Amino acid sequence: MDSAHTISGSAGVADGKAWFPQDRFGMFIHFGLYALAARHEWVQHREEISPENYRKYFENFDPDLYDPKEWARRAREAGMKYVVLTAKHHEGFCLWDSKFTDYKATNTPYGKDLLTAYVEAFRAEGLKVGFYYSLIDWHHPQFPIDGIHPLRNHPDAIEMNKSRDVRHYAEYMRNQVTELLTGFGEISVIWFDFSYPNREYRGMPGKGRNDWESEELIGLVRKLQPNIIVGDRLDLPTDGNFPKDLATPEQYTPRVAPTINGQPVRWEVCHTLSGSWGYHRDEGTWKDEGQLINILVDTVALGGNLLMNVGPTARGTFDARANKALATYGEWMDVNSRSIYGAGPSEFKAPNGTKFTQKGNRLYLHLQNWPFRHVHIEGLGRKVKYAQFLHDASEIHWLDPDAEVDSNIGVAVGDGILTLELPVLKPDVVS
Ligand code: FHN
Repeated sequence: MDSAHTISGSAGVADGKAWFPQDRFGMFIHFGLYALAARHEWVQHREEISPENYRKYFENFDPDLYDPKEWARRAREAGMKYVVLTAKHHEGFCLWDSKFTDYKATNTPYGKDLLTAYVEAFRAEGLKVGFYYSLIDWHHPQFPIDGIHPLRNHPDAIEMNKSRDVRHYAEYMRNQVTELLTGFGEISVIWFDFSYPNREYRGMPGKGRNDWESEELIGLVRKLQPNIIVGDRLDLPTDGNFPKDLATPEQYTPRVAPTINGQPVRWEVCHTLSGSWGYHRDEGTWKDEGQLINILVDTVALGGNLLMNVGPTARGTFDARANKALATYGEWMDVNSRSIYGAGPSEFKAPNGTKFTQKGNRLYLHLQNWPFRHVHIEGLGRKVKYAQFLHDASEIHWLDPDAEVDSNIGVAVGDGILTLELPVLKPDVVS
């Protein structure tokens, strides 16, 4: 049972978000002009690139190899069940033919909308579709310059802000969110990113609910797509009138399940394959096979979802490193997905070096230090006391004659993990 199920929507009433704990595993995709720079999606900020100089990426945006069917196939084969694509990231560039800006893919050499083909391709592969929409916009002329803006150190930044009115930008956001939530069918997730009300810099304030006009924006979202899951980074009043759908820790796996106002909440951790959200040609921190699988297992064992990010190249492709990582997920999920989909925390305590995920009376023991010599299992309401795993799971010697394993449903992946499925007998059954 998704304990956070009742967080948004009336308690106990299916609110159309029940798919979330069933799916458990999604793909994040960061794609925009920054892919041409190939060195991080914040490159415009980090290098304080002027609008004039950043325009060269706009004038050369032409992902000629963009094939969302190929993206969708690789996501499905990796075992991913939903997808969230950056319709607009902080740079302000829009992947669809928005009526409210000229800063969009249809005005580049590529000349086409990317989102229609994206939603069609991923739906055809059976995935639910979401959009990431940046609250931050470094291109919009009414977005006040602040401490994270590429012009933050411009000598005239304060003067330039005098002609900027964030109310016009808040209206622009409502107009664009309306386009996204009415022009592409049912959208399962909208991932607003991010609010920073307490980050003042050189007398320029950060931005939060008042700048976004958040209450109006969230009301619009709820009206247009009643079943949509909204990320928690849109700053909203905490008076209880605006329940959060989703907590979104990122780039670390929480030690305990996140809560909001002390209440359990649906949550999803997002990670990168490489350390960078946007395509980074030279980024050297690609996760190995064991890390990839363990992040997924650790997250589900704690009751969360994993949104794993891919940053496509400027030509619109997943590069070989990304495809290798996705294939690692696919190989493991082909035999272990039933320990992930619809599974969650176990009622039992996992031995050191292992994690439990549980679904009904099926317990999944994930041995995270494979090859694992032995593990002591107790308190499962069953007779298993001690088990010795030899070179591979076909040689399990349960030192308790009554013990049994239903199946060795997984294979160790690289230095990853082995997963076993145990039937869980209720304690009162075991003498
Ligand atoms: O600034 C963004 C970043 O570029 C990326 O989109 C991540 C994804 O969670 N969110 C913000 C940083 O937290």
